[in-house]
Amino acid sequence: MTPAELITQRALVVGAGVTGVSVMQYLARHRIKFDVTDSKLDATESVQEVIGSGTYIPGLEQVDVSQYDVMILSPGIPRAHPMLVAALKAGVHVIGDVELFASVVKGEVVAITGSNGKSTVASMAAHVLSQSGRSVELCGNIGTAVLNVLPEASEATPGVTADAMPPEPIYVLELSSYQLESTHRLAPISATVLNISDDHLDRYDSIEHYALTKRQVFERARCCVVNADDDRAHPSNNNTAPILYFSLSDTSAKFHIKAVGDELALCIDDDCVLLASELCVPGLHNVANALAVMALLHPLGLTHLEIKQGLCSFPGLAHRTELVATRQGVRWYNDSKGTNVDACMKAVLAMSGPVVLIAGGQGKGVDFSPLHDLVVERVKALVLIGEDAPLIRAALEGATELFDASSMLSAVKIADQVAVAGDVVLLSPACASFDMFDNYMARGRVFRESVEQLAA
Ligand code: UMA
Repeated sequence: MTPAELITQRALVVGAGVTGVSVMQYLARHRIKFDVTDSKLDATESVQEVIGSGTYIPGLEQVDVSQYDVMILSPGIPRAHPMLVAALKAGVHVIGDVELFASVVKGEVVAITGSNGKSTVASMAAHVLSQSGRSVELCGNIGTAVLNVLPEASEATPGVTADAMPPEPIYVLELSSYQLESTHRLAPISATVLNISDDHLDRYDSIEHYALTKRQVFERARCCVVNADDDRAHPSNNNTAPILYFSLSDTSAKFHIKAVGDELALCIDDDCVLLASELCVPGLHNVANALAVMALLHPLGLTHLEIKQGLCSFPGLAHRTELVATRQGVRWYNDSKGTNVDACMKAVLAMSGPVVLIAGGQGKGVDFSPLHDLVVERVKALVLIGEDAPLIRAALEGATELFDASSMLSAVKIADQVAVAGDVVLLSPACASFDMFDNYMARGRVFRESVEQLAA
């Protein structure tokens, strides 16, 4: 919906977090009147600043749905909420911030979703583009709301023709399944579902429902970047956009790996563009991430040299298999962003040396037993934290030595006692953080600070 379409609508902003505030600012910029609701009882300062003549409705259940034509929904609020069920039944148009963005954006968009690796791939892609001299905006689920990066020119200034506007950057969007539920108009130059594994099963009734939501990213994509190694990450059969395959196992994929002497090379067709050992980020999963980036940027016409230089200089992300300390021969890694079982397994596999794993938090309804065999093989001790520690214990009893910790500091102290030189201590929780922390970043920070507090 464009601002011109919205101006005649009675609009409600649902949620007043990062997304909601960006939506309110966007509507205010276009002089579109709106109300706001949030389950927090008090309007935040930021709401008061932008709400103008609109009303703040404390509590979603207080909303009279008959008063609205359109609701702009924050991703963390499920459509299954009774107020939204009633609104949808009454024919209210429920959209998200990415849908608003899609209706006005003029620059090219690269769209990335998947259960794991999406922040890394989005950041890698943005890094390669900016290193090659292109103007780029990285936004979406990664933390910056999409509407906050739109230049004003994009927002259809009356009387200004498209030719008179400065060129827009390339937008690299990390998208969650939550955001994709309310997005239909986005037409990226390239899009991918990196992989699908169990996650968010507290919001979706099955993994298939979750995968289907993720695959909506392909709906209007002009090129689908497909992980040939994951059947659930493919577009539907009636999607006619060209496909670029990437694979760790199939050398007939356009973007693939092959052995060159003792090394592994990342190749585009017959051209080996770089060696895996030239990447700064560890593990085979990061090789797959780099192949995905190569494929996603292909339609934008970067040279192989630009791709190589960008990928080789990407330093990695905080909270993603991030080396935070080496103490008495023990390496300490922060993988707080490892919020599901698959991410945790990939982090363990990326480590060299026996692993003391710190895991636990909110499990989001998933099954932890897929960790069992890897824990037997690679994890010498497992320190459990958080609300779903008993579920992990039940799934992994007997697989390794198990410890319980009541705080991050006590988990770190236990890990310190168990680890010896040559071992790795890895925080990769396989769970969300919200039972103990504001978010995964806060959890990672507390882990790092706890390691720093250990006696030298
Ligand atoms: N709220 C309600 N009722 C509810 C739930 C929430 O009123 O039932 C209100 C809260 O009181 C709060 C607001 O909604 O005021 C929060 O909205 P939100 O949960 O949608 O969060 P935002 O602050 O808008 O941040 C969102 C994304 N959060 C979620 O999807 C949960 C951020 O992703 C994203 O960075 C941001 O938009 C900008 O695009 C975070 C995330 O955890 C990192 N994502 C999940 C993930 O990666 O697994 C999907």
